[in-house]
Amino acid sequence: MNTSDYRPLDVQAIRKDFPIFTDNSFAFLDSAASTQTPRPVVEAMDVYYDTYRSNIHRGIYRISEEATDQYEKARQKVAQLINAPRSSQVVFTRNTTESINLVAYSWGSMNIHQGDEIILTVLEHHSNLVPWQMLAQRTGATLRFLEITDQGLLDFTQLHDILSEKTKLIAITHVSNVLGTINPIQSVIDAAHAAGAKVMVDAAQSVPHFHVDVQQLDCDFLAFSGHKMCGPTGVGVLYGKLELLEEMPPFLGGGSMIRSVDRDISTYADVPAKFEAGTPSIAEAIGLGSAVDYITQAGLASIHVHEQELLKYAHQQLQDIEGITIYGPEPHQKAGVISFNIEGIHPHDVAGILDTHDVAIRAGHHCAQPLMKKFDVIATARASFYLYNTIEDIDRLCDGLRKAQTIMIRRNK
Ligand code: C6P
Repeated sequence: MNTSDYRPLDVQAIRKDFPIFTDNSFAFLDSAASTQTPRPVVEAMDVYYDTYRSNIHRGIYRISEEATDQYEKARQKVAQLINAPRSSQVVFTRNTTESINLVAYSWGSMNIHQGDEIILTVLEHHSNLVPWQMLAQRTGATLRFLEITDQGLLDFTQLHDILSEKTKLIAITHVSNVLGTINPIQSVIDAAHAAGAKVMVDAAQSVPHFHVDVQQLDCDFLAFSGHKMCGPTGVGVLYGKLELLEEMPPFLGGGSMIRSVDRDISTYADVPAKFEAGTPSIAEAIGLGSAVDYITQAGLASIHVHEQELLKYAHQQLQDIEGITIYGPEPHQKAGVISFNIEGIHPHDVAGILDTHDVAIRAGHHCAQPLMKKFDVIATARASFYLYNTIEDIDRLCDGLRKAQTIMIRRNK
């Protein structure tokens, strides 16, 4: 883990940037679903709307040039964040889901054929599963799955059994949104490349939480969402190796992605414009650029260490609650997510009662139904942390859980 920018987080100062935390009694523990937005990000978008709102890459006037400039600066900031060699390798999409679909349609239609194999893991979010199922159904390819251990760690030894010359792609999440497991993606990428396969990394739960370096990883594609890293909704990122992006056909056709258009045929723009058809999410991309500044200033190593401290504390405290089952590995093997169930209480009831105590967590299958089946549960409760969370939030969670137990015992009598 790169710790070069580590310094302790001033969490109280950070919380002041988030108006939702003005009332200190709200414990927001659902950042894995979507984070809160700090003022500088909202202000960056306000400035766009108030002073230079216009379309990009077409207006021959000052405010349109300013909008184009800010949109492209945001792309550069994202490229720097993940250490992409060129900003043109950063494609703005709507979210992780769209980024993965783009690769499944565009790269998949050229490179996946009958009899080919795509390796996934049982940890995948539906966004990194359903697009590959659809591709396999279209092409006659086969999906293979890497299993996990009872602790929720990837069973890496299996990879060598299922990896073969038929494998064309491994699509794998960097961090599980349910268990928090940090997968050994460097080893997966090295093994895939040795077998001639490409790797798509779902980084929705990693890029917001620690340093991710696409050149060091040497991944072929990587996807993440702005709204999980203090940015606005409606903007996501696809990173790809330049030679792959250049040879891929467009995903969507329309304005902005063409070089020239005739009645029967068109030629396409260079990357990234080839993949950004129509008017993009301009304000949101500018907001994402500001979010990158925000989390970079806090320091990604600092965010990771802070989340580790919260995780360790949460594990200790939750383990003391009677009838609790915690899913997934030990804190040092995961990012800021903790999934659990309490005997005799449906996770939806847990979340509902916690809500009445101003504690927001997520309950459900977390868009990871194959993983739920693996653990033989239909749902879990999940608390997830980010740079603005405190030890007090976890205490409030544990108090709320004890109250939930009391309420449910009374109701069931
Ligand atoms: N996980 C969660 O509560 P979108 O919706 O496209 O921004 O992100 C999809 C996605 C893809 N991969 C992983 C690992 C994810 O965690 C998510 C989103 C949210 O866990 C919403 S289900």
